[in-house]
Amino acid sequence: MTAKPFNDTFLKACRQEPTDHVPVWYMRQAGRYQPEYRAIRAKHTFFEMNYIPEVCAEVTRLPVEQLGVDAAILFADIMTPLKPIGVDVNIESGIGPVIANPIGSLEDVHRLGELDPDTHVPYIMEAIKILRQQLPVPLIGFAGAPFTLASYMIEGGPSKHYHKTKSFMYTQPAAWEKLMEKLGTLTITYLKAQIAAGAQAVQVFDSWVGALNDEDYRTFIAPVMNRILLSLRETGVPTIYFGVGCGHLLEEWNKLPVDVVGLDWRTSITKARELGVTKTLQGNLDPTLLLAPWEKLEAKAKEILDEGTQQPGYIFNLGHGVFPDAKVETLQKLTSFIHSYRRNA
Ligand code: 1CP
Repeated sequence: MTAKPFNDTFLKACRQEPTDHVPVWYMRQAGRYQPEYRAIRAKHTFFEMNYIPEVCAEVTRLPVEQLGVDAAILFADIMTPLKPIGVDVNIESGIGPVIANPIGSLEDVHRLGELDPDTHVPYIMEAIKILRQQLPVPLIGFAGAPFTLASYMIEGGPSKHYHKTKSFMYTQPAAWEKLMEKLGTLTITYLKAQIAAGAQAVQVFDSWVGALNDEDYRTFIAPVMNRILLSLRETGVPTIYFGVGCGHLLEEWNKLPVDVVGLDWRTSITKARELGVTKTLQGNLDPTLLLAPWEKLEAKAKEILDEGTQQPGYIFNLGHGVFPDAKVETLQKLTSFIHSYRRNA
C-alpha cells in the first residue's frame, strides 16, 4: 500500500495561494459528539488526556480519520499552559474551565509564574512530535489570547458579560497592563515551542474579546496582540486569529500582522470583505445548522462557499465549535460536500 500524499491545501489557503478544493476543518472537531471521544473521556479527566501524549495524539487524529478534514488541531485547551504558572484550573463536564483561585489585584498578577514549555508542558511537545509522524494533513497548534485567558482567570469560570474582567481593566489599569504583558509573553513562548516541536500553523483564540468596543480594543488589547503576532511572524508559520461576535473589530484586526481571520456566523464573508479585510478568511457556518435539515445546511454552506471563493485565501469552518449534540454523519456529509464544491459548477 502506498502512503497517501501529504495534503497541504489548508496551508496554501492560509498563504492565499489557489487550491484544487476548498480546505475545511472544524473548531472543536474532537469532542463529545464523537462516540470514540466519549469512550476515551470516560476513562480520563480532561487534563489526563493532555498529559498522555499517545491519548492526546489519538484524539487529535480522530476527526482527521473520521471526517477527512484538511487540518488537525492539537487536542488541548486554552487553559493547558495556565496550570503550571499557578492557576488552579479544572475542566468540569458541562461547564468548562473552573478556577479555584481567581485573580483580583496586582499582587495576584505578580504571583503568576513564567511558562517554561520544556519543563511545564513537555507532554504537549511530545504529542506534536508523534502527530507529525502520523498525520496526512497539517497540524494546527493553538493558544488562548490574553483577553480571553484573563476573562477566565478573573471571573473564575465562564461568564456572560465579563463584568469583573472589564471592571478590572478599567479600575486597575496598571495591573491589567502587567497581566497582558505576562499573558502576551506566555502566548508567544507557548506557541513558539509548539512551532519548534512541529506545529505547521497556529490559531490564537480570542473567543470573548468581542465584549469590548473598538476603542477599548485599540487601547487595551491591540498592543499585546501586535506584539504576539509580530513575534510569531518571525517563524514563517501562518497565524489565525479568531473571536466570537467580533464583526465590529474587523477593521482593527485587519491592521494586525496576522495571516488568517476567523469569522463567527454573525458577519458574512462578503461583509468582512466590504469592511476591507484583505487576509485569508476562515469560517463561518452557524454550528446550530448542523442540527437543521440537510437541505437547509447545504444551502447555507453553498452560499458561504460562493462568498468565500470570490478570491484565493478561504478556509471553510464553523462560526464556533461543534456542539455535543451534532452527528458525526452530518459532519461527514458536510465535509464531502465542501470537498466536491467547485465554483460555478
Ligand atoms: O478539536 C478541538 O478543537 C479540540 C481542542 C480544543 C480547543 C481548540 C479544546 C478541547 N478546547 C479548545 C479551545 C478553547 N477552550 C476555547 C477557544 C475556542 C472556543 O471559543 O470554543 C475556549 C473558550 C475554551 C474554554 C473551554 N474549555 C470551554 C468553554 C467554556 C465557556 O466559557 O463557555 C469548554 C467547554 C472547555 C472544555 C473543553 N475543551 C476541549 C473540549 C473537547 C472540551 C469539552 C469538555 C470535556 O470533554 O470535558
